[in-house]
Amino acid sequence: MAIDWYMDFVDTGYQPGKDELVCLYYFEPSEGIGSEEAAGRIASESSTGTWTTLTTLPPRMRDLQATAFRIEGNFVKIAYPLELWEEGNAAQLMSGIAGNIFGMKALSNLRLIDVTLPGEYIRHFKGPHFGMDGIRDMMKVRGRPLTGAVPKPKIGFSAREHAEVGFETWMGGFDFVKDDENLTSVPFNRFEDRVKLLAKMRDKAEQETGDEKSAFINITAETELMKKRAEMLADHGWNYAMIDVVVAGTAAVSTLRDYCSDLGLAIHAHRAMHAAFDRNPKHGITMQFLAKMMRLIGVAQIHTGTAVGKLAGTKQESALLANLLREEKTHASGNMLLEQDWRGVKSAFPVSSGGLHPGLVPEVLNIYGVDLVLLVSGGIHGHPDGTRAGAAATMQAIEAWCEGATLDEKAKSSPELARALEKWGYYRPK
Ligand code: CAP
Ligand code: MG
Repeated sequence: MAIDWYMDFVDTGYQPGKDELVCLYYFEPSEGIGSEEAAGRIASESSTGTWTTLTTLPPRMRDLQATAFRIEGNFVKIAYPLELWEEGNAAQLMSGIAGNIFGMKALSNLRLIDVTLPGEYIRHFKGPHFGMDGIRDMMKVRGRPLTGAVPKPKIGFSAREHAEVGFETWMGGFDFVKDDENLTSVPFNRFEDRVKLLAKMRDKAEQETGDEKSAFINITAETELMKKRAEMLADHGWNYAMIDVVVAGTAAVSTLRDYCSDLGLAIHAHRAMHAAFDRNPKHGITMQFLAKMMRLIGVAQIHTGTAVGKLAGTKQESALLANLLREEKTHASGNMLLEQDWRGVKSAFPVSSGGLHPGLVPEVLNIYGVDLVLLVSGGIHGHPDGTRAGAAATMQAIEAWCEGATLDEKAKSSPELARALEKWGYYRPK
């Protein structure tokens, strides 16, 4: 008598229907487990199956089973019937296609690479409230990346000091001041104080420059508290809230998406902790998948790497992520990305951050082009002449790229850029 029924979840002749979700996984079977059987186990545990055959299995339930339908080396595609998934519930989707399967003993490695979401699934999500165009209208910035910086040291300033560094950042030409991921409301820098003091400085910077100025202020906390913090942001004339989306979780981000939208706030998504599950190329969940879920839920922008800065990530990965966030239709790319038709879900900005300075700006823009939020933090506050000069140097580097000039050429007429290049040159942080 058969003990298990994993092979019931494999059919290499199967053609998924248009309304099915299709996932791409990388997998390595454990010793003694065949490739097809391993694929069947993934399909089984992520849909309806259990470890053994069942005495009672109403025939209609066969229709809810996932099917591993293409196995090529260590890659498998699995199709999931639409009915398995609750409308508009991102957390539930993750519990299936990104849940128990990572712990199966029969697999030595498993990585969820991407999912193609059918229109029928997507239509239950709202996606970003503004889209890139809406954000550009709001900030009145066209034809160049939006720019921002985190006061550094990343935590330690009082709210007043923080606001002063913010003012210098804005006066140097940047659009945004950003909180760091681990700054929320600490005893020496309370959220409420920061919101108020930064708002005063923002108004002053707007008056002096005539430009729109804004901030990504970190509301990350328990969900009800995040709502209160979002309200406070709106009350003080802010148009953004920042959330550490991985640590807060998809459910909380979903709640805040609607709440912020009603308040007219866009969401800046910081991805702190992503590398715990996306860095190992053989196991975990890719950044592509996380970015896709976040666009679906509706953040305005999410971090997508620099390739040349201080944190892990490749040019190819950054380019794929930009494509996935910005385009209406994403084309499949090898074993890294599946096709996706967004069916009118608005676009989201990629955010490039981490170890950048003016000398690296052209390389980042070569990857992303101008539809980008560019964050340069240490790389402005470490400028020999201070924060304002550092922001100005970064804006000059952006101008150079847009004009098709090299930084060395531009530096001849841009003293702040020249000073930045004296210090950092084209150095890539390790
Ligand atoms: C950048 C940053 C960001 C990282 C996050 C930091 O500061 O504020 O948190 O960029 O990484 O603390 O490192 P610097 P990612 O510009 O001073 O490096 O964007 O890859 O998620
Ligand atoms: Mg940070």
